[in-house]
Amino acid sequence: MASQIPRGAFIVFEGCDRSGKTTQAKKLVDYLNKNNIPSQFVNFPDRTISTGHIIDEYLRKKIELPDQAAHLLFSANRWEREPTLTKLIEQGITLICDRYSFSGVAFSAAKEGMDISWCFQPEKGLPKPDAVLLFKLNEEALQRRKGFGDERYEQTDFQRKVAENYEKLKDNIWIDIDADKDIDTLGLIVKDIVIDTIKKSQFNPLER
Ligand code: T5A
Ligand code: NA
Repeated sequence: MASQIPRGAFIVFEGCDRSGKTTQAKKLVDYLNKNNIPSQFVNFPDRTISTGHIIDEYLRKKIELPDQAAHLLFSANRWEREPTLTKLIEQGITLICDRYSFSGVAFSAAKEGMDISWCFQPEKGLPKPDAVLLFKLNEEALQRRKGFGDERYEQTDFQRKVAENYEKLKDNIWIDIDADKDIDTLGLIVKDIVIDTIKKSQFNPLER
């Protein structure tokens, strides 16, 4: 049998705004690389690529778009990066991905008249993560974090609907994370889950 090169794991962090995903994702990538586990931080929306420029204007409320058009742009943003992501995973690099398709669905479907199964259609065929870590923060703990900025979606009522939608998307690869902990304590919990996922997924084919 031909020897197999272990692939990288594809691990997604999801959760409501301000739950601490970016802080943990970046910290973890540093830790992994220092411990000779090649890894890279990726995030969606990626505001630096073509589709991301329009998304950035939309999030900063510089432009308005029909909800469907906005939704498809967020999805297109993932498809624009997909070839690079797949290549990195195949080369053995673990990706720690700050938001993914589930943000796309949970946020869009929180809007009036947006059907959750319609929202999921353009995500079909994208690489499936090996694990989704859902950062959960109750509203009281959320209030203690720094205030929301001026971007679209940064309101408590809307975030509550997003949290409800996440619950509908869960399957057996989702892991709840109680995010109401200090940065270092949370880091230890996240690190154990991620190392475990990397070991388990390295010889499994990447699913779509
Ligand atoms: N969106 C996204 C869609 O509608 N569709 C899509 O398809 C996608 C991909 C932009 C928006 O776009 C939406 C979702 C978003 O509304 P973004 O650019 O990723 O998404 O911005 P956000 O994810 O909103 O960034 P957040 O504000 O949510 O922050 P994080 O990453 O959850 O939290 P983080 O780490 O930046 O920390 C927030 C604050 O808390 C502190 C930090 O220092 C920071 O001040 N903090 C902690 N404080 C106490 N204890 C801890 N453990 C802490 N960890 C961090
Ligand atoms: Na973030």
